[in-house]
Amino acid sequence: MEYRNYEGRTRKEAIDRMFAEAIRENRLNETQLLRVTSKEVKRWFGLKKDVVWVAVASIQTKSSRRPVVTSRDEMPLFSQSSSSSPEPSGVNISKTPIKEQALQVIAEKSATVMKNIASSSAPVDNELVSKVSKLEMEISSLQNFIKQELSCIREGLMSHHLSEEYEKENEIVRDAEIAKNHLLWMEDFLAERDFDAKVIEDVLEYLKTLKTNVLIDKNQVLLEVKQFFLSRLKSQPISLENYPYGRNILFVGPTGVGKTVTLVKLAAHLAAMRQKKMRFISIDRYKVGADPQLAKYAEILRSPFYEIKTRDDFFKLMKQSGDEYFTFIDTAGKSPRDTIPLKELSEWLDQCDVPFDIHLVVSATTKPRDLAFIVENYSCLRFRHVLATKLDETVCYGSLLSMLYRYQLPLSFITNGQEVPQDFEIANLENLVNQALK
Ligand SMILES: Nc1nc2c(ncn2[C@@H]2O[C@H](COP(=O)(O)OP(=O)(O)OP(=O)(O)O)[C@@H](O)[C@H]2O)c(=O)[nH]1
Ligand SMILES: [Mg+2]
Repeated sequence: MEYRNYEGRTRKEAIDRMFAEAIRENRLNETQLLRVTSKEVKRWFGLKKDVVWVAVASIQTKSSRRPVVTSRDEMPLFSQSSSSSPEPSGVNISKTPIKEQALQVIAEKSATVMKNIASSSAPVDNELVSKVSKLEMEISSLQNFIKQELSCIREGLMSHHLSEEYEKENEIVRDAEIAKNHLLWMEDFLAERDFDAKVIEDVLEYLKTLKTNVLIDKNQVLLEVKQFFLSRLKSQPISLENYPYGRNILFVGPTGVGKTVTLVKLAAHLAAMRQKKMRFISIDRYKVGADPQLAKYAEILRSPFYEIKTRDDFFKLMKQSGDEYFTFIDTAGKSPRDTIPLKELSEWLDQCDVPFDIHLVVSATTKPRDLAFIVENYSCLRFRHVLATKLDETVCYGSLLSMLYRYQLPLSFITNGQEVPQDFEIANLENLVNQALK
């Protein structure tokens, strides 16, 4: 007995291959389908999983056929198949070749008898000869009948696979294919919206844990991704009426992202809500002369403005901070590569005996890798929140969301225009995720 495996992308394909080979090698009767199973095969470095169907067939080789029974009495016409030969579930076709063999043996025997009679010198018994001839004809027609039955059973087996159960399995394969395409679609969708590669990987891993009936629905996939972010992004409560993070608000971040303008926007909103006194401090040790922008805004808001160049001046000013003031501290934008000034500022803040509410200000137009670089470089300042500016200048918020997700940082405020103080809002993660996945 020989066993062969036939692989296919579907169950049908595997079985078809088995039959095709059996027909080609003219051994349909000797071939018997034992089972069809599926297995998962990983492709694309383990990113994608494919289903492969394997049909296992036994092939009765000539040498392995049952020993031919020599005595007519010992040869039952419809013998039971041996228990050692495995059978496919459902249709039992393993007995038929035995019947055929039995008939073959009888036919051979009767031919020998006829030959013996012919060669014998004994007087010919005509009655016996006609009986044997009749028997031969019956055997021959029985052989034909069995052959036809056998082929009917084979066809039945084929159509059985092609129908119901087989159709159901095809449906499963089809759904798996649709689900796989939706995963690929989502991968492209997120990449087009500037999501970080690592974050896309996490989203796909999550989607792969979902059931196929969810993944075959594109809208459902989108909802799942929204839910993925909403449940994993760090949120924090912020209210302008009762700002809970202290009165010494300090903005840090790369140059030109909108720190000064946004600080004034926040000051104006908090002042309107709380009716508290305000003062502005600009720490800029590198530019000659104070930031004229901030000085001008301080004047408009009728609040004191201080330009700080030395650590001692800063400490002295901060000692005067009382409950009656909101102190808004602006810092000079520095390239995130200038780590020494950042370290120096961090030492100033550590040595000062007052708590600071630090916002890292970033532009939503920044690429994912650059945002990661900024977060890592400014981490020495131990900022509490991220503030995102210039949302009006991009339609792809994937970069910003990826940063918030990867570093588990809460978003405090967003700005979406140059108008002071209008283009300023408390961050709303749900809106942001919806916009990002539009
Ligand atoms: N379109 C748009 N422009 C903005 C936004 N916020 C700030 N800006 C503009 O960005 C430019 C830089 O703003 P600044 O506040 O000077 O930026 P900065 O971070 O203080 O810059 P440095 O002090 O040089 O580090 C200005 O022209 C702002 O009007 C915004 O939300 N949308
Ligand atoms: Mg500035």
